[in-house]
Amino acid sequence: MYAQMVKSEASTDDPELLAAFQARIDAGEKIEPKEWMPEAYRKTLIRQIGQHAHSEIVGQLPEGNWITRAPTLERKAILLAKVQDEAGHGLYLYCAAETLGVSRDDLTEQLLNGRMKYSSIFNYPTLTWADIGAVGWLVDGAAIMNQVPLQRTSFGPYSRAMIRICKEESFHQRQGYDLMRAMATGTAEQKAMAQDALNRFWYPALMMFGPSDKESIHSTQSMAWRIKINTNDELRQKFVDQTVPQAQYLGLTIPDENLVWNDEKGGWDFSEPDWSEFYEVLKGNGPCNTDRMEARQKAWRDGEWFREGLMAHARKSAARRVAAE
Ligand code: BYC
Repeated sequence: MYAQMVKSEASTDDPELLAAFQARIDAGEKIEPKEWMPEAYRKTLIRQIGQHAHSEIVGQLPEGNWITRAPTLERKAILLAKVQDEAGHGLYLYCAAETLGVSRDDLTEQLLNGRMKYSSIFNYPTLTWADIGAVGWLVDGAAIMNQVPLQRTSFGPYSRAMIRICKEESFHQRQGYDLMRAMATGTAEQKAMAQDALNRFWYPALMMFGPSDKESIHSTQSMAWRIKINTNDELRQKFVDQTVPQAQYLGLTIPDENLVWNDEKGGWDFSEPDWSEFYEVLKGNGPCNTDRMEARQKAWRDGEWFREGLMAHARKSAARRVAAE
């Protein structure tokens, strides 16, 4: 694609080009697909946007699991709409990645052969209906915390995709919180389910922001390029500060004995997640990694006839157009 063609004409290490590029980033300009960019910038974006797209698609699985079992018609309609939104988010993001010269099929193959990741959070099961509330409240809450700043990311198509996605994510988080509120103010059994869901999703939600800043390999360069706007720890802290009062309002307890308000920093001190668990999940050893990958493998296989049909139709239409010229 264009960026690759340009690479053969001008070395990405060319200091003048790099300096001019960095000056544009520092001035807050958006980089558009056909403009020159360092090869490493392009690759970093493909990695992050591709993994983000895969997360949206795989993220449909834990919630889709509950569509048939939602307790009321209204809750079913809301959940169905939310899961469909996630599919749409995946598509916006695959399109944004495609502008960098990678095809959606390439990205999917990289997911299926384990070369690309998706968010660790989706390797945890949704065991009860309250988990659907916890996912909306905590998982979408963490996603928004990460994605609102990404609306200002330096790559134009990614930034524009994020603006649309964030509008929908905010509805997702509210529906999750509303579901948790209904459970937390319901019967004692329902409140216990809400607490149990919070207990199981709290630390996996904290892990969504990625490893601590000292372990994060990409943050420094990604922030210099404004691919990322905040560090992993900054966003994790903001998420905790936002979520603790929400839990208090629900009458639920965050499962962290070390949670204490720190006047000096104006935020909550909290326990780090178990990072060895995080790395195990990344290696494929989380509770649902195998199920999630099998579901995606099956979807890819089941869709083969349809993809072939679409391509055959496109070839015939193109041939007809040529014949008519
Ligand atoms: N899970 O150097 P680091 C959603 C990887 S929400 C898995 O800090 P980076 C949704 C990282 O990829 C979720 N892997 O990396 C919500 C890297 O490995 P590679 C999606 C993780 O990129 C509700 C290594 O660890 N959101 O979609 O600077 C319903 C070192 O990390 C995770 C996004 O993707 C993790 N949690 O920072 C439905 C937002 N954390 O790639 C759907 C965009 C880290 O070298 N992405 N790793 O093999 C980002 O903001 C950043 O990519 C991250 C990580 C903050 C996630």
